Amino acid sequence: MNNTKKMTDYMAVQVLLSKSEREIRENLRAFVNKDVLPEIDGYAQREEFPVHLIKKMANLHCYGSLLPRKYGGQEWSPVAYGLLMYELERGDSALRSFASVQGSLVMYPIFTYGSEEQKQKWLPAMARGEAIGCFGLTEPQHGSNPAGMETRAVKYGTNSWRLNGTKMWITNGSVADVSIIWARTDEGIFGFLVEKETPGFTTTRMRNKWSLRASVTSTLQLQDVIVDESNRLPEATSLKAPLSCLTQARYGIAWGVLGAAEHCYQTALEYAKKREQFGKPIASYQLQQEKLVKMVTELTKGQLLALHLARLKQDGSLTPAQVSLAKMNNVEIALQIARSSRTIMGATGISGACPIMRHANNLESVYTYEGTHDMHTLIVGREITGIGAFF
Ligand code: TGC
Ligand code: FAD
Repeated sequence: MNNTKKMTDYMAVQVLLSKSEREIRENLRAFVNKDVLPEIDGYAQREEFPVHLIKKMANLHCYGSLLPRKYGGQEWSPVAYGLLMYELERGDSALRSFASVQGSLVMYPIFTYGSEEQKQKWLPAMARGEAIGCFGLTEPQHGSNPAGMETRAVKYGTNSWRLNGTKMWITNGSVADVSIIWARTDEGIFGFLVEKETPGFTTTRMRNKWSLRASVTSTLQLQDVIVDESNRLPEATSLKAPLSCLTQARYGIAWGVLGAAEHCYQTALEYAKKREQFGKPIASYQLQQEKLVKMVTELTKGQLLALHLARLKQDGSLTPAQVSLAKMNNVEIALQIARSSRTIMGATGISGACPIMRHANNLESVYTYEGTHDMHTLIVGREITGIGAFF
């Protein structure tokens, strides 16, 4: 039951895309149809990331495509990047997560806050999929409020730092060649590039998840880890640095979840037209049509919002609170579309042969990570009232 139809485009959003943006989307869609959809359920069931796709995704410019060419990027438009996220998440949120972390949460901070040496060392290799990164912000006791982080970095000798702490729920953690570790210092919150196999640094894969099963999620332990000053991001001096990375990743999520929603909607629509009960296709019943209409309406509104967000990003006026509103809205409607699609499919909707429960369960994580739905509500609330209601 792998739905491979054309993009659902009720309001002809695609006429607003450039030729190259359309080509990028079509190439990604063809890749997802051929290489992802036929096998992704098995990977999710086995809690395995499809490692063989890492290089193929690199060849399709899935990592850091917004960055300058001299660092391995493609200088893509924000629309093209959004379409990439859309098509990847139509396959599975695990693939979009992998690309989001690599591009927005690791390559972006190295590009924005790193030294020239760090950029040369990591960015081209990461763009080629030859080095993998992860982003360690969340801790066991500090999720929504990273300002409370307990991971500490203290000066060690003349030119090094000693790091201690624990990071939890880290995507790609145990497969990463480099982990960006955010830590409190006497001078503010700093970011450190901790390389795989640095003494005192250990990772443990978190198993037994009911969501994002095809994604690697890990705990990172730092016990007296010594990091050279040359591995500190020199331009990152406060919490604003990691929060700015989140804005990049949340932008991608606002697009990505629509791909998962579209896949659910198309699967349910096809099924409703074929499945007969009481002598007629279930699509002929008003109750089911209302569900399908609600889905395509919300999907279309989400696409228009994402496209407008991209235009704002392109002209440099996009604000973090606008990204919050879009992440909050589009994840919520994607989850509603997944749940509603599941009801149309009846019992078939719970089967692994049908992609809907996989998407719905993935979207439960997306609702929580990169700022929970509640946090984004509070961010938008603060923006419109001028009053922070976080505590
Ligand atoms: P606050 O006072 O609001 O801000 C401190 C400074 O940072 C600036 N800022 C931002 N800048 C860029 N982008 C953003 N999103 C920003 N948010 C804040 C802000 O302007 C300020 O700058 P300045 O110049 O005035 O100093 O800081 P706060 O501590 O009160 O933060 C509030 C809050 C709740 C909004 C923030 O802590 C938050 O966003 N919490 C949610 C945590 C979160 O989203 N964690 C995500 C971890 S990574 C992850 O989930 C990866 S999933 C990966 C995947 O698999 O796809
Ligand atoms: P909490 O912050 O404990 O929140 C619990 C509940 O309380 C939520 O409903 C929340 O909205 C609510 N709440 C909290 N504060 C308030 C308040 N002030 N007012 C009202 N309600 C409030 N993190 C990383 O750093 N890197 C990663 O790569 C990464 N990958 C992840 C992958 C997965 C699959 C998952 C599930 C998480 C990942 N995370 C990652 C962690 C993610 O960012 C956090 O889970 C998220 O920020 C929420 O933190 P928490 O789970 O500790 O929930």
